[in-house]
Amino acid sequence: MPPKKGEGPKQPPLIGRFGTSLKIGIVGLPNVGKSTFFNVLTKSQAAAENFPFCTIDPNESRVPIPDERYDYLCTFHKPLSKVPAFLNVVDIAGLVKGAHAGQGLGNAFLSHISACDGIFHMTRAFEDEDIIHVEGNVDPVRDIEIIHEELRLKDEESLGPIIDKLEKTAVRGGDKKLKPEYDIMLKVKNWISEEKKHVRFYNDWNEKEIDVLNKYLFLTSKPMIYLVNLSEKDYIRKKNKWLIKIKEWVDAHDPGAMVIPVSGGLEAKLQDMTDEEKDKYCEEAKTQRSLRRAMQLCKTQFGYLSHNEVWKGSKAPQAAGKIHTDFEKGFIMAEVMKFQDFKEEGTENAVKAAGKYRQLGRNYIVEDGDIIFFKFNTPNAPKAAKK
Ligand SMILES: Nc1nc2c(ncn2[C@@H]2O[C@H](COP(=O)(O)OP(=O)(O)OP(=O)(O)O)[C@@H](O)[C@H]2O)c(=O)[nH]1
Ligand SMILES: [Mg+2]
Repeated sequence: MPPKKGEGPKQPPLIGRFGTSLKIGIVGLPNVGKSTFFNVLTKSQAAAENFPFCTIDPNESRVPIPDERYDYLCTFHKPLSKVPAFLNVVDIAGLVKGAHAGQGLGNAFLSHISACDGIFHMTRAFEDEDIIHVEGNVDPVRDIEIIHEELRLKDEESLGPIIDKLEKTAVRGGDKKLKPEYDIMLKVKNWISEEKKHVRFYNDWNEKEIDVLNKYLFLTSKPMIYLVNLSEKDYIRKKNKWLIKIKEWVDAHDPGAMVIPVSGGLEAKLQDMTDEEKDKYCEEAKTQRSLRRAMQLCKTQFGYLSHNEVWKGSKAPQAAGKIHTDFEKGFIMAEVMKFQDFKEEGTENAVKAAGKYRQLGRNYIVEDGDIIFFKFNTPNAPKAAKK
């Protein structure tokens, strides 16, 4: 259920690292289907058994992100080397209430989530008396709140020493350069501890604040996609009593984040079939594989972070800087055409002739699907680079 274009609340700003490979952690209560999802997604064999804390050490695997636009451009340009976008998926141990204070498997989860750029938040909406639920009954909204609270409390805890250290240098030590950072951290503390919100839920971080937030990368600043694990039956009929409730909760608390129904049960069943058998099964059940759909949707939400061609939401010079710092330093302009226009017109010259090729300045904010020719000027460096 991605938000429709032009609708919904203002999206929070982007906070995070940028690169061509993105690390996404699967986070959730124990025994909700995280490893099952991980195994299907990455074609791995991690242990996925019916007992809480089956996963202790994180499992990690790399999966290419399917991208038709990228494939089209490779076919057209036939580049010597191809750098598709990858997702590094990490299957993380289950979190329970009190995890921030060492409950369950303790605090190791912190460094595992810290190392990720984004979070697949997996929640259980399937009923199955045989599968143990650590909270006793199925209630994914409650479970989402438990995980959110653990992440928030962990950030609150991390903030203490950060503020103490800054106070020592910036306030008592008189280091004027660090004073703005100290003030920003106080604002973050107020938001997390007083308002009891996640860093990412604040809509109005300015550029300076985002620079500082990017230095600390709090757990609650990481973008999240909500995966709702449904029974095969509910997944196929697209109905489950929790789906609307989860969507309403997410819209109210984490506006713009996606809620994606998946089915560990269905995927596990399909895993042992041949490709033809899988297609036949899905066709007969009138359904689409949940994972393929989850991957496609995740590209829209995390894609701006991961792809060489698309840095949706960054200003043009910063997007250029992701390719080479010289491109940012000596930025002159960005010549931009839309992927769709390129595909329709067939060549760059035809796009130009149709008046759909634009020259834009340093305040241009990169949009999804932009093909950009960065012009820059730096001594001892090539004159232009094409992306
Ligand atoms: N009925 C049903 N069972 C599922 C589904 N998805 C996963 N399971 C079962 O739930 C149990 C736990 O699955 P895992 O994938 O190990 O869960 P996990 O979230 O990784 O658990 P921890 O590693 O303990 O945190 C396994 O027995 C799975 O077969 C589902 O959609 N339906
Ligand atoms: Mg597991």
